[in-house]
Amino acid sequence: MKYSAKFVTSAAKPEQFPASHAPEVAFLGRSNVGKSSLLNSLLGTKHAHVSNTPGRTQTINFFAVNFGVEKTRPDLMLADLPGYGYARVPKHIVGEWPKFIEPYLGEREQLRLCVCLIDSNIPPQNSDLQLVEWLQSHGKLFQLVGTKTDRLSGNKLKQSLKALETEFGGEVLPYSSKSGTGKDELWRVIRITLDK
Ligand SMILES: Nc1nc2c(ncn2[C@@H]2O[C@H](COP(=O)(O)OP(=O)(O)OP(=O)(O)O)[C@@H](O)[C@H]2O)c(=O)[nH]1
Ligand SMILES: [Mg+2]
Repeated sequence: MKYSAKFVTSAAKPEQFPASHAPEVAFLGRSNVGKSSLLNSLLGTKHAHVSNTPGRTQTINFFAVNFGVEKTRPDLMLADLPGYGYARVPKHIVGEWPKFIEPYLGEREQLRLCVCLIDSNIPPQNSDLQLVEWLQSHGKLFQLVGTKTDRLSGNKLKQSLKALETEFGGEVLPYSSKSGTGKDELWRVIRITLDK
C-alpha cells in the first residue's frame, strides 16, 4: 500500500486541535511505551519524536495521511498523545495530561479508533486498565497493541501476551517498531475501521 504522511500541528489545549473532517486514529499509552516509535514505524518516517526520557511527548501531535497520491484533504489523521502513568515523570506533567487528553477522547467527533499501547515486557498496569475501562464505559472503539516484542522471545512473549489478553479481555496485537512485526496487521485494523 502506498501512502504519504505529513506533520500537521501540535496541540497543548483543545482550541488548538486541528479543524479536520478526516477520520482519526489516536495512539495512547504510558510514557515510554513506544507510541512515537510505533507511529514512525507505521508511517515509515521519523516525523514523531522518540526519546529515552519518559514524558517526551507533551502535546497532541497530529499527522495527516493520504493513501495513494497526496490530495489537499487527508484520508486519515493520526494523533500521537502524551504518555501517562510513568512514575519518573515530574508531577506537574502528570497533572497536566487529563486536562486535554480527556476532552480530546470525549469530544473529538472524528475519532474512530484508539490504539492502546501496552508494554509486552511487563505485567498489566493499573493505569492501562483504567484507560481501557474509561474507553469501554464511554463506548469508544479500541485496539490493544503489545509493544517492544523484539525484547522477548518464544514462550516468554507468548505467556506475556496471554497474561495481558486475560487481564484486558481483548486481543493484543504484537508489535515491534524495531523489526516491523505487526505493522501490516495494524494497518489492516485501521483500514477496516475506516471502511466501517
Ligand atoms: N527494543 C525496542 N525499543 C523500543 C521499541 N519502541 C520504542 N522503543 C524504545 O522505547 C523508548 C521510548 O520510545 P518512544 O517512542 O519515545 O515512547 P513514547 O511512548 O512516545 O514516550 P512518551 O512520548 O514519553 O510518552 C525509546 O528509547 C525507543 O527507542 C521497540 O519496538 N523495541
Ligand atoms: Mg512520544
